[in-house]
Amino acid sequence: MRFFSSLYPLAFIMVSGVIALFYVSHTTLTSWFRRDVCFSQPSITFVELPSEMHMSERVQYKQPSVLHGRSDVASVTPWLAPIVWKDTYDPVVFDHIYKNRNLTIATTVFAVGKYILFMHDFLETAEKYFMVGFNVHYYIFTDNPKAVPEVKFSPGRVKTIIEVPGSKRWQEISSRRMEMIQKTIEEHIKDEADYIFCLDVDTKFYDYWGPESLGTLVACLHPGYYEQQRESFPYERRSASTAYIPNNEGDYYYGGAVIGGLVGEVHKVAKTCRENLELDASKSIEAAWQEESHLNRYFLYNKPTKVLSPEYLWQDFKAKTKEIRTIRFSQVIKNYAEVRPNQ
Ligand code: UD2
Repeated sequence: MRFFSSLYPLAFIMVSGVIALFYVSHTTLTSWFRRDVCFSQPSITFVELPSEMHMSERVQYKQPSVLHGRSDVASVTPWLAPIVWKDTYDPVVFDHIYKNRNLTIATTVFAVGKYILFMHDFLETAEKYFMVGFNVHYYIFTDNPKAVPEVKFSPGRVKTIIEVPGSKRWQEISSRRMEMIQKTIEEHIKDEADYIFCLDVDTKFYDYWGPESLGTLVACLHPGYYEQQRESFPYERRSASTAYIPNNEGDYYYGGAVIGGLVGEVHKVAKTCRENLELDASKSIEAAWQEESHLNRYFLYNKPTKVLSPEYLWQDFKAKTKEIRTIRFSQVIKNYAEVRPNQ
């Protein structure tokens, strides 16, 4: 008995030693393991993009229907971009999504030579209907800055006049818009606006054109061709041109009078079309409808994320068709002998 009792302290020391050893090795291994986990775990960073469709406050509006909508027109493209027609969207929803963001919409418009005559009505009607309640920065390109009319602007709306050279050929003026839009985006607009629309000046606004038109890359259906087959679209058909589109290709025919989107996206459009116009010019090729042909080629391979219906680009001489529930923007009737005297 005495022999065994003399072994107690020894047993105690051995058991304590084993426990201490286990504890030390366990904590060391755990901390190594933890260190290892901390080291190898990838850090997750989310790119902060504001949700395009975020509503900043609660608001009452009509319940949307899943089963009923417009059935007389297509309101979505095969690549699932919306085609914007009246009664396919709720303006109350759009206003609440976009109004509190302090957005600036750059709006480029060219008035070279006699086209300065159209500037007054363009600006006056834009003030009444175009992006009402938003900051709008008009960039007016003209060879005659003194002739730009004084039109009273609402708060948050300003103009910058940019002097450009005149030209005898209207085709050249129309085409050179791409080059000047590219340059002005690089030098000014990229720091001064969020979205941009490039519009023709021989036009008037007749109804509201609001934030439902905003999107990453926005094209507009030409009013003359939206009911036609692709074979009869006036695309550039010569394969030597960089604007070439064969007969069995093409989605829609887009008008050159309305291009829009995020400033960076429209910069890509302008730069690509400018480069292709120059490449063609070096081979003495002028596409069928100048920059409009190049634009159509661009949009065939770089699909617009939003397509505006011909409500956003009508022609005054054209009778309203049944699917057009409103005309928002339209080309006025022009006296070609007066405005293009050298053609
Ligand atoms: C179509 C297009 C236009 C353009 C053109 C092809 C539509 C409704 N219109 O219209 O956007 O693609 O074909 O070149 O899609 N300009 C001047 N001074 C001139 C000539 C033109 O400032 O002497 C400017 C002006 O901003 C005008 C724009 O260029 O609005 C287009 O010229 P246009 O309206 O004469 O072209 P048009 O009617 O053939």
